[in-house]
Amino acid sequence: MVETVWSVCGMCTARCPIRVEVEGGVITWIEGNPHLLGGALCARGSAGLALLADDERPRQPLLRKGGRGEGRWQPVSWDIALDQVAERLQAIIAKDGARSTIMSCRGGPFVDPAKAFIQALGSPNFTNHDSACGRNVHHASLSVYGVGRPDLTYDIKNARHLVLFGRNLLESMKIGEANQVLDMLDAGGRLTYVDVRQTVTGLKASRFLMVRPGTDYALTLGLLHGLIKAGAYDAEFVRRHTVGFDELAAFVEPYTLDWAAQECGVKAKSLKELIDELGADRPRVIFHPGWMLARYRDSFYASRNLHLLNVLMGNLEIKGGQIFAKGAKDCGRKGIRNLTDLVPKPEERRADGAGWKYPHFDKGPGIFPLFYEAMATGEPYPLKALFCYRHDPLTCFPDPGAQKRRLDTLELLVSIDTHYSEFGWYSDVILPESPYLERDCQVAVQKGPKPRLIYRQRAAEPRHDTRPGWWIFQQLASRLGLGQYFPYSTIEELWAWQLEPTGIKIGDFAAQGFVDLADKPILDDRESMARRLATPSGKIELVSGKLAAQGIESLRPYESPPKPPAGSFRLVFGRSAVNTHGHTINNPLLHELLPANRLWINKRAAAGLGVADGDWLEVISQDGAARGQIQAKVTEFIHPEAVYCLHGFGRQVPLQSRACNAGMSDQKLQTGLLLDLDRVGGGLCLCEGLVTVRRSDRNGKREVEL
Ligand SMILES: Nc1nc2c(c(=O)[nH]1)N[C@H]1C(S)=C(S)[C@@H](COP(=O)(O)OP(=O)(O)OC[C@H]3O[C@@H](n4cnc5c(=O)[nH]c(N)nc54)[C@H](O)[C@@H]3O)O[C@H]1N2
Ligand SMILES: Nc1nc2c(c(=O)[nH]1)N[C@H]1C(S)=C(S)[C@@H](COP(=O)(O)OP(=O)(O)OC[C@H]3O[C@@H](n4cnc5c(=O)[nH]c(N)nc54)[C@H](O)[C@@H]3O)O[C@H]1N2
Ligand code: SF4
Ligand SMILES: [Mo]
Repeated sequence: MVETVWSVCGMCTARCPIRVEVEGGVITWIEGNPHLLGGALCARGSAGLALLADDERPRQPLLRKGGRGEGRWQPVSWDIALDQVAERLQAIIAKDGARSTIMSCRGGPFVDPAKAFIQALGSPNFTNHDSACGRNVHHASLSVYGVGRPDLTYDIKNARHLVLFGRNLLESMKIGEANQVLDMLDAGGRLTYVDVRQTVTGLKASRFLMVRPGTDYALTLGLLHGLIKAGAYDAEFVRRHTVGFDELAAFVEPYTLDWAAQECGVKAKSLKELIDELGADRPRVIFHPGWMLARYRDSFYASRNLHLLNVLMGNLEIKGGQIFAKGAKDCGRKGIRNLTDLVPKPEERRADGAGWKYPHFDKGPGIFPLFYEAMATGEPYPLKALFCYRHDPLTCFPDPGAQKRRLDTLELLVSIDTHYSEFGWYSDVILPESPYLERDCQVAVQKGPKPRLIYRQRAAEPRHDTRPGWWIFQQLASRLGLGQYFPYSTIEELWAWQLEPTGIKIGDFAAQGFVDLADKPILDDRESMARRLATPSGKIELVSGKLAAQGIESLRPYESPPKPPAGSFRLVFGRSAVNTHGHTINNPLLHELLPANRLWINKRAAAGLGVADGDWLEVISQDGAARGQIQAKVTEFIHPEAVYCLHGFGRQVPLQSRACNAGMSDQKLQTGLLLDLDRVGGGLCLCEGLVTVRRSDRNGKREVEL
């Protein structure tokens, strides 16, 4: 008999809802939840089965035997591994206090047990990957609306015009969002796509602008100028709901469309046409403020301007515009219980300075790289232990060598991962979590215009001696005398405890795999929308009061990025539709689809270096300290100042036979960038590094035509 198991895909952080078919205890089929995604799933989602079958992952707890990174492991039972971690933690806490421990966790709806665990220890140092991802966008959103990135959603399907600045939505995707773009295009909507190279999203666009790398901020300044000069904005919305318009208008005065066109290397005529279209299409125009914008020194300001462009369109809380995410309260219902609510909030100051040294940073997850700063200096206090749960800092942050030097100052590194991460390989203990198809997860809220509760049900029994996260943290907490903060011993007990205030039962998820908290999307009217703005002025702040109080400008004068010297290029990166960062590179099916990355290089630039398509290249970091080997993809569809590769390749875990040394790692070439952090936006400046490129000795001799 075929059984349906409802779950949530775990192959990336988009967390698409899925329906899994199981026959006789064996998974036979995975598809997108038909009630929400019409069955659609991406290649990675389908490759979940290959993840289960793959034995090149940690199959039981492992304790390090040799030196860090040597790869000598002792397999042990869960009891031994958990006892060891608890004992070592106890000793560290006795000597240096709970504040010397850090928990980094990838974030998302299922973080509750990990966060509750570190808080229960008494440490304020909960963190995540986001300074290498969306921190700039999050802080930009906070500075304009007083609410962060997850609190705004985009009704793309009903938009008339979507403008994307390097948001490669059809490859770096969420299924639901990608489908919305296709629906919008089918309905005659326009898509403007801005990138330093052509992409699948760009191919679908009605306008593609190839810009000089690092000039997005200039383009947004020009567009603000153009819209204001043409009067092509919603003056009434701006008057009623914003502060700072006059200052904005005066600031953008010198940044004309012609200037922006020249700075970015695009045609002024295209920009003028764009302004006309925006004027005609508003308010149903969406400027996506970016997702991964840890790129350039001014990415925070570029994202902030994208928010301001939305405001000029008057697109808030309307069909085809930006819609505030709603939660249980907006539906007149009680929310679920979270473990974190049981635990007293640690009063200690964070070691990364978020919330005190940097009052403008959201102290929720703080800024991971600033812990590296603290490790190097011992200030504000010593750090001793790092847990990474669903996070691989050595793949996520620049310059793994520099990171390892700092990690060596710590006494305990614990990796809780489904795979051998690069960090796990360097750590002291690996606690293998069961892959998402082999584990249940607690109930979580998915906020949105129509909020819902989701959960993950296990579709198969674990093939190996692995365990789910909610169990691992509960077990560790019990060993440390903190069991009262984890009031369950089975997932059924945890579900029941979480759901109790809501009146919803776990059985209510059986029909569709989720429970809607509202019958239809909730749209506030314009006046009550203003309640949601959590800025000091209670209005949308074109010029931010909170930043001003810190002496930080909201509108920064533009600085043109220097042109790389001859033979040098800006190293930019991105994702492919068939991989998630570094952790799917060794997946047997996905490896077959994409065994290695290549370096995109502009045709003219390649000719100048004597490089032909497919040639092996040597890529050298800006300080000469790191080198990589990769094959060339010669194309005219990339700006001549940049070279581009997919992120995640060049892994170095020997037990991952397919991924080990396949392709080139971008983060290893990002030397000197680990603390190159925007202290206003909190994002790393990952694309501020240059590399030199030359033909590698690995190429055979070319025949010379006489
Ligand atoms: N140079 C460069 N750096 C980048 C990027 C880039 O493009 N280039 N991208 C940036 C971006 S946008 C991001 S979001 C970050 C991502 O950086 P990370 O958050 O570190 O990346 P992920 O690959 O999503 O996952 C991290 C770890 O989680 C593990 N994992 C996956 N599923 C599970 C699970 O179910 N349970 C457990 N316990 N572990 C699991 C994986 O095996 C992996 O080791 O990297 C950033 N850093
Ligand atoms: N398939 C797949 N989907 C994913 C992920 C994944 O790993 N795989 N990861 C998810 C995560 S965590 C994130 S954060 C998102 C990221 O989603 P995106 O931010 O859309 O992703 P990227 O592919 O990193 O970058 C998009 C583009 O930025 C371009 N770019 C570089 N420099 C510039 C510049 O100066 N200006 C402009 N305009 N463009 C520039 C690059 O060429 C690249 O094509 O994707 C999510 N979806
Ligand atoms: S986008 Fe693909 S990999 Fe990511 S959650 Fe959705 S189906 Fe899974
Ligand atoms: Mo990300």
